[in-house]
Amino acid sequence: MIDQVDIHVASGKGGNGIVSGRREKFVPRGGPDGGDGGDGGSLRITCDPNVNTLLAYRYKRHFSAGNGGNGAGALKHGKNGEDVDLIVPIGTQVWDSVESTHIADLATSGQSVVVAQGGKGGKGNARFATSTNQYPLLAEEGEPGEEVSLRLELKLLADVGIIGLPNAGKSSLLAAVSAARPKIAAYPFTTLEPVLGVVGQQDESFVMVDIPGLIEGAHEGIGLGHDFLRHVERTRVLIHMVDGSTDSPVEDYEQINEELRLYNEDLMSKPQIIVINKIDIPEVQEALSDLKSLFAGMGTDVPVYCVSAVGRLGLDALLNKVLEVLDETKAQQQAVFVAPEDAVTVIRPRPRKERMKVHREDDTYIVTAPRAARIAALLDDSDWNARIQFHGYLQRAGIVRALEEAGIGPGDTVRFGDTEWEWE
Ligand SMILES: Nc1nc2c(ncn2[C@@H]2O[C@H](COP(=O)(O)OP(=O)(O)OP(=O)(O)O)[C@@H](O)[C@H]2O)c(=O)[nH]1
Ligand SMILES: [Mg+2]
Repeated sequence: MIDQVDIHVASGKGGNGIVSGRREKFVPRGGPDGGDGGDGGSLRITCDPNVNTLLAYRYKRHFSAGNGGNGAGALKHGKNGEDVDLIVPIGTQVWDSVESTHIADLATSGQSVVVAQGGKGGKGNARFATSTNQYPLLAEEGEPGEEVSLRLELKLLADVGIIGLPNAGKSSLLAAVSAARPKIAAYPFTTLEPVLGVVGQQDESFVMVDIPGLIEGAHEGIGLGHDFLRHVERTRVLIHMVDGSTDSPVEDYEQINEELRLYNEDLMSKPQIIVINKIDIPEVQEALSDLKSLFAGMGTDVPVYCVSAVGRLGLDALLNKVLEVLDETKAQQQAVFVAPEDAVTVIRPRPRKERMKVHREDDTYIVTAPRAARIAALLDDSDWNARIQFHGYLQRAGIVRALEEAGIGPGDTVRFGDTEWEWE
């Protein structure tokens, strides 16, 4: 059972740097003073144990972080754009839905992944000053933000797991209290896959999972093995079901607990409720008070309930107890929820494509060089000095040479991003 949503996120664009300042020589406190643009806000996904579902993203699906502000004179830095945090439940997987790549598993409280990095603010002209160019007329446009389509997936954690030996009546219980229809039969290992059902009780609801029969050696992978113990790990409360009609219900109970302990000691700290099943059978009914005192005599304060899943006896009292224990444990477990073992965080770095490239289409030479394009976008091309400086920049960046090697001559057109120039 999977809760899944598709969303679109965009980080903020960086603000532009600006050209500002006096150009005359010998002016006190003159010189370039154009400030840098602010950085665009980033979009993060963060997990929080107080959130249980992805419902918040069913209706609103587009999210964007703030743009950075432009720089200003007197070296004023533009404001940084606001970051946005999308809060998701523990256990959420993040996928790039276009490339179908896995971005992250958010498994521990507070864990966070940046899914769209804000664009960096552009540099103001003050930053272009060098010993040979004290009056720079160049500034840089802010970097664009990123847009990403994501799929969020949450493998539902069941609130309550039903465990017990094969044939104890686990599936019968789930069928009796929910709309789920697991297969029920009088032989062991009827249930091979966990089955989930939603149980409504007292205006509240919780998810219950029927975990396939555990047997001796399960912790070593025998029988249905590890997978199922892992399902146990992802539940909050365990209903430990014992078949009251077997020769030794207490031993059955201890056997299952031993498997849990061998697999992972921590599982023993999960609250359990013992449920003695099949009390509709007269022999079970007769032995019931002895059986109850045997369980009570084990000295644990695990509550014991007696039911008949098939005869629908004692179920209401059991479900009320489940609600009570769930309420108690939710508060405690939120702080220390055990992350599933296999949920290692993978964070995919998004490479920024800054590599310079020149290619030719007819008489137009197209330069792929994001920084040059950002400077070109803000260039005052009516200013001869500014054009000379830009040419100087292209020379230092190796772009002039690349264009010449590609065969450019006077009169040809050069394109940087959205701007076109005639080569002189
Ligand atoms: N008399 C009686 N029989 C029951 C009761 N609950 C379950 N059974 C029977 O016990 C047998 C096993 O029941 P299931 O619910 O399939 O048991 P399970 O624990 O899910 O078994 P696996 O899936 O094999 O692990 C079936 O024949 C059920 O009809 C009950 O309350 N009383
Ligand atoms: Mg079953």
